[in-house]
Amino acid sequence: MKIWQDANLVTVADGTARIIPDAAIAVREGRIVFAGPRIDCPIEAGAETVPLGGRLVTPALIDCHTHLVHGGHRAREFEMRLAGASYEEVARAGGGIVSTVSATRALDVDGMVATALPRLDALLAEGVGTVEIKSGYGLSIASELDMLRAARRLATLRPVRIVTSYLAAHAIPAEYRGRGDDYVAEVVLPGLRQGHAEGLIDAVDGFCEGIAFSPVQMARVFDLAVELGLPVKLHAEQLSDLGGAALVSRYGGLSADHLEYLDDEGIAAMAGAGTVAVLLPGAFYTLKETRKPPVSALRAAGVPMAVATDCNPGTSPLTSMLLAMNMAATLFGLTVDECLAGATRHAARALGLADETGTLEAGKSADFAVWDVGSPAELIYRLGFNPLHARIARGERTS
Ligand code: DI6
Ligand code: FE
Repeated sequence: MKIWQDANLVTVADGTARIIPDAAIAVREGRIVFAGPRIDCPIEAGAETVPLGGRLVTPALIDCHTHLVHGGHRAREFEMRLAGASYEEVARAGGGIVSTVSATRALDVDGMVATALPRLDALLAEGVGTVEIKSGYGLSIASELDMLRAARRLATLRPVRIVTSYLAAHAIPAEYRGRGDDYVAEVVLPGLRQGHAEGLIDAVDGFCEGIAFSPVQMARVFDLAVELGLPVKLHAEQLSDLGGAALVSRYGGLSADHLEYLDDEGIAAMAGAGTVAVLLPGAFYTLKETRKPPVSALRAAGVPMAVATDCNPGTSPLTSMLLAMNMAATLFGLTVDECLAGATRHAARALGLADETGTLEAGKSADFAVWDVGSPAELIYRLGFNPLHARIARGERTS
């Protein structure tokens, strides 16, 4: 047994964070045996103790929505937009999502892993212990499954828990332009069966939007997910309101993500189904979106809110959970406690991992972050400063 002690332990029970001073975390074989006031900690003869010098300890952060595996970058597009080009003009010049699809298809699994690794390391350097990674830039069965193989490989190269989502229903590739139904039938559905058979898929995602897939098309994908016993989630109400949140809630979805255009019906459906609202302020910021997700109404309805980076080369080239939390506070009006809950407890729930990680409780994986700050607010209010002192993954210190 190892006991981490002299910690200021932050617990985030739903909306509110509480600090337990002079706390201890006892860990055996990677799992938490005890977390709470040191005087209550069970003592075991021969236990190793590690002093934390009164530092703040939170659960390891969880990035529950990323497109971390992808080829190339879109820096040129950034410059074009700075010069006033519209999204359409960028697309006509060969930019946009299509350019990322070409760059991703050009990579084999090794290439995908090599390019994703620095982004993963950036997340881990800020105390992240669990990362969700989506496919969605291959848009062929072979390349989509390679993206998921790359995600699985990343989990063997770093001490991190990686959860995959199959997002072949992200965009319609050029060869299927105007034939979305055929793409679903010939690529999305058979790829899902194959990826599931290979154990590559933890959840099924989609982009439900006018420029992507309709609710009817998404329902076909979700029906197969249910048949295979896989949980579902959805990019919903990012650019318009197609009722995606209500759709994914009908399937008992883990999460509905983005949600700038979410209406009351969608909120009620999410509250009823226990579907998590994943807020992605990096995309809101990059797109200079002005419509905000309905945070007050989500709060009033008791819908748990998570916060994630949406790390992707086009609309959210963000690899910082600290900045994502700061943006969720400043841009969306989340409280500090909500930001922290959104990056830990609720993010775990959005991944179906509520029993495994996201809080510091006996029985869960010993994933935590030790910070050189005095309070959660001090952690979240700075921009571009990383006060991580140590990151512990499954009971092992990794930085
Ligand atoms: N929503 C987004 O903002 C990204 N995907 C999605 O479903 C955009 C992806 C890209 O532009 O590369
Ligand atoms: Fe996304």
